[in-house]
Amino acid sequence: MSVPEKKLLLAAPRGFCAGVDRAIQIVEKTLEKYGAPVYVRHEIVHNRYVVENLEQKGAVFVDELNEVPKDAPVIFSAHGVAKSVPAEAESRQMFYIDATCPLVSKVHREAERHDKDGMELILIGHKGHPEVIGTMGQLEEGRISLVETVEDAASFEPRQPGAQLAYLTQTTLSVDETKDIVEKLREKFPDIASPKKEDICYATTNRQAAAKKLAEKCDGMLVIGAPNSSNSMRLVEVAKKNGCERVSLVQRAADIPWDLLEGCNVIGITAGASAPETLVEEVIEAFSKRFTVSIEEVVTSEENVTFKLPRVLEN
Ligand code: 2E4
Ligand code: SF4
Repeated sequence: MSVPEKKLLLAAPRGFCAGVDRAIQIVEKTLEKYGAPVYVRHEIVHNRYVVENLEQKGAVFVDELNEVPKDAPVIFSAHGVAKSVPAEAESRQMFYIDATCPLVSKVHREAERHDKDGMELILIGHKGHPEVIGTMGQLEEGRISLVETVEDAASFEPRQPGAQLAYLTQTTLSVDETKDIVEKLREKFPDIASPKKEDICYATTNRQAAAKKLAEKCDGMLVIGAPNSSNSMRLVEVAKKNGCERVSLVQRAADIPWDLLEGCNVIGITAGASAPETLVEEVIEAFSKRFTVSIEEVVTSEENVTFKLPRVLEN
């Protein structure tokens, strides 16, 4: 019997962004320089495979600083932290290294600048996400209002009527949905100040554009990523909204929903910014075991962004 054929289309860019690459390197280099154990507050990036790999090398993941012994180094995750976190580390005389993505830190500084200028701030983002907690926590409680939806934008009222408003966003939002929210805010508050350069980062924007293109060409799509990964979840939504009905988030090959993909001949594969290429390879391998596969890459943009490591880890 002949083996059925499947065409796999791989999105490019996909997977690791510069901020994730840097954050993982920070943990690895800290382990090399200071020895295990090295503590990490929160998953360094939202991916079990990455976390477990670092655990094997001696990283210990914790939720809060009080779980860290006083003399061990502690790393803050790529998503950023509220000001209270480094403040607590300092007051306890802990040695910490901040792996916050520089593009998240940029949003933190924007928040501070607007606040100093006396503006009232709106953050567009998802409640409870660590990046949102970190960005809101750059200022005193209550200084930043969270807007999650177009409806929230429509009903938003400034704390001080007539205040000069500015908005910021989480870095991993849906480009299209955020546009709608911003439009609603502008309709209500024509003078609202926007970020000088978009807060939704280059990696989020490029991965969504690639997923859109892929969705037009595929009858099924897999997004490799974790359910708590905001940018990965947005890729699933983008694919569904742009013409691909059968889309699934998979953490790794074992999760591939073969039933859902039954009858699909062209299958798109992409990966969130926190998903390593090994997992893409693992998924391709699983297809190769069942089908005769042909693989094609659909390139929508090239990336060449890199970020420097913190000075303490530079060679
Ligand atoms: C920091 C900022 O934010 P998200 O849930 O998408 O995080 P994840 O760890 O999946 O991706 C890396 C990252 C980290 C993205 N933006
Ligand atoms: Fe930084 Fe963007 Fe990557 Fe988040 S997705 S870590 S903001 S480069």
